[in-house]
Amino acid sequence: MEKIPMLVLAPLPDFLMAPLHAAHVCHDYFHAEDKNALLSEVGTEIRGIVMAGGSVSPVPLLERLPKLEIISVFGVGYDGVPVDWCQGHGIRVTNTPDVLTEDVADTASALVLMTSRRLIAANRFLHAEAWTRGPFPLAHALRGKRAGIVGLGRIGKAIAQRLEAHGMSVAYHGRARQAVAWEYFESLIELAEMADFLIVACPGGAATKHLINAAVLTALGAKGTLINIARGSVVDETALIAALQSGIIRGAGLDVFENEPQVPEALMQCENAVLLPHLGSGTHETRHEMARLVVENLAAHFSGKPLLTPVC
Ligand code: 8YV
Repeated sequence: MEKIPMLVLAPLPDFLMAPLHAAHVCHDYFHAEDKNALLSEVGTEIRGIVMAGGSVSPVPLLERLPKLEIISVFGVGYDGVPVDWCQGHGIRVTNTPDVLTEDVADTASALVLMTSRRLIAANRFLHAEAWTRGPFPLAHALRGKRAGIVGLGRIGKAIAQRLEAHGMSVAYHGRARQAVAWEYFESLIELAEMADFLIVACPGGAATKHLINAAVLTALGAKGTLINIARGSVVDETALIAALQSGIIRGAGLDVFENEPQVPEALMQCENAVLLPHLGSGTHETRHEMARLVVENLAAHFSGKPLLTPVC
């Protein structure tokens, strides 16, 4: 069978690239030194794109791929894909939902624990041999605390269940009230005023850009910690840095940033922030399942079968 020309827009793991190379001719756009030359050479032949959750496939790039049929995202978030444009041009989009829900929720839960119990600082304290001079300062308990979840999708719900197991109460904000027992806040500001932990779990993209702004952080206040496992774009990072520096909020636990993999120096200097390198879904088990979905969606498409996980 003739191999299908594909464009790869992100650095992807070997266990995904191996089956992709077996079935397709993969052109590495991400590492190409002269991206324009690569597009001039192979653009008119490309029939599929593979990209990651945090990467982008802008319209000017897609316009140079007249035979493009499918974009397969190695991730649940497809905010980097112009989905309306794709729909209008008959291009299918797929992602990898469900298989990463538990790991991302575990990461959010870990960030809540790390920030409340100051576990990273405690680890540094021990390594600095400070324990011999006295005990580590007391931290804050989770039981009885209130979590406000922004975006109660699959991941938001899995986070809620974990935090309830820690004895916390849960409320949420989103586009609409859902048929769940957790309290709904139509106002994000009111949710932030109530919350000890404001947890961002909504999709990225234009609709949620800088949803967490200076006003929301002020409402969260000195009792509050911001957790973000969604997309860096949802939080106004400049406002967040100011809020962390001046004690407007107590702390932050972040797995995602506005301009990954760049993290502002000022944010790295914040002692009250726990920062992770976008590893929410980063386990062997989950990333292999995500890779399987990418490969199976492409195979389904190119053999005329329905997609396993269609976005459109
Ligand atoms: C991955 C993600 O980090 O699922 C998403 O939307 O951002 C992550 O799971 C990413 O897609 C893998 O590179």
